[in-house]
Amino acid sequence: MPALWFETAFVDNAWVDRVRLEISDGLVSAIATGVDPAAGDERHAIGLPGLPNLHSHAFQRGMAGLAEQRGTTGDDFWSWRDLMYRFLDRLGPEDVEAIATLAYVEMLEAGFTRVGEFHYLHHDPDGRLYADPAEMAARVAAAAQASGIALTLLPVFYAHGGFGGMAPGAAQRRFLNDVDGYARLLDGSRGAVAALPDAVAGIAPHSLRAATPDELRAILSLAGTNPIHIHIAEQRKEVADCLAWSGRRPVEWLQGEMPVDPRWCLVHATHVTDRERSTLAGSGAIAGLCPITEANLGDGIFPAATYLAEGGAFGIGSDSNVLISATEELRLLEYGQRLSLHQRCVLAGDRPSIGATLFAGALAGGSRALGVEGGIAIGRPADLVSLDADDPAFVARSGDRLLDSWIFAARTGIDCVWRRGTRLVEGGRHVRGEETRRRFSAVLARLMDG
Ligand code: NGQ
Ligand code: ZN
Repeated sequence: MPALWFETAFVDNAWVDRVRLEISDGLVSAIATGVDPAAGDERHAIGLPGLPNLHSHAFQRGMAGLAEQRGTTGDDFWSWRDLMYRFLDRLGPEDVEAIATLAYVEMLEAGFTRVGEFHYLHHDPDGRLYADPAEMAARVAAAAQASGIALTLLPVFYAHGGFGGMAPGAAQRRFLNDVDGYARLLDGSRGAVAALPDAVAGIAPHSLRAATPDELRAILSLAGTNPIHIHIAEQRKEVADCLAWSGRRPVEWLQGEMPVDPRWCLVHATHVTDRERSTLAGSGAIAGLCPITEANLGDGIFPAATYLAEGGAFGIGSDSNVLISATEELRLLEYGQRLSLHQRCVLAGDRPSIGATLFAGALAGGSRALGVEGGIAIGRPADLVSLDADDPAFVARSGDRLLDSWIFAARTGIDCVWRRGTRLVEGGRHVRGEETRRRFSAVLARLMDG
């Protein structure tokens, strides 16, 4: 594998110039700075580590843009969910694989090199187990393999339709398992990702709506040291229902009843009190923020400014995949704060650069949430991004201003993306993008026809 040489690169959260990375077996094996390229080195201008995408429902990419027409009774998160349930009703294993492959190809083109797939579409359209209970998990793994993205698979436990063990609705039949069934699914899922290089399998109770306290405790015992993800406080109705059930808010309940520690990722901790927010920041758990989806679904705005000031860890996720863009997730995270606080340049930490603060934060928090160490370092996978130095957004920029300009001012800005040292994206396009798009189009044409 040829060594990669960058005029400048973001290594260990700092910019270093004239950097040469040697790669062997997919891992960075040597880093030299302030050196000339050797003959045969591949030369690039601006290097970054790939970003983790900590929360995806890949199949939802297939309905992107189809839920943007107002219904007769008004529209909200719950009516969107009904539409989404109707969309997934028709999906078979082949469909899920084709849609997920497209989503993962687009993630790589956006600079994401690992995805956390919060995977809950387990059963056949009648709600029965497939011959292999982990059939759908295997399709997700196949999509990761075909695209080349690193996978943290989060098989979802889903048993109920509301707080306190309410019966699930018919539309949820494809998601359901009891604790024993989930243990088998988890085994099968671990098997499904075993052949993928550097894959991780965590666990994911869907939400406090879908799992009772006893079930939560039972499946937590299966986690070991692996990541634990849960949807927590996305909608105000969810908070109200949780209060009615338990007298406590969702984040408050979780913090009181479960060992919330750095293994945990609280996805959409949108609606939190000051106390819940500070306790979360101190716990080492990661706030899983999905700004594009949270805007699209009308969820609300997470108090990121105070949370970051308290040292809280966060990462970003593309969730519904209505649009897949790492820069737009980070930009919208900052813009939500500007719009609600009537200020500029809000999410700065030790360094004044918003771009560098957001990038470094999402890299560290997202990596931990997905059970890996991120960033360019010896012994870690060579998961890398190069920016397109010809993009006017980068003209006469250096250091942290490159990240500010990428996130706030570039249209896409990406040239190449590597996974384990293999170049998967060139000139902004995935090397297998064309065939992936063709297959996706055929699946969508059939689904929309039926
Ligand atoms: C999901 N998505 O599981 O796909 C959820 C909607 C729910 C988001 N929360 C369903 N964005 O939460 O019940
Ligand atoms: Zn979600």
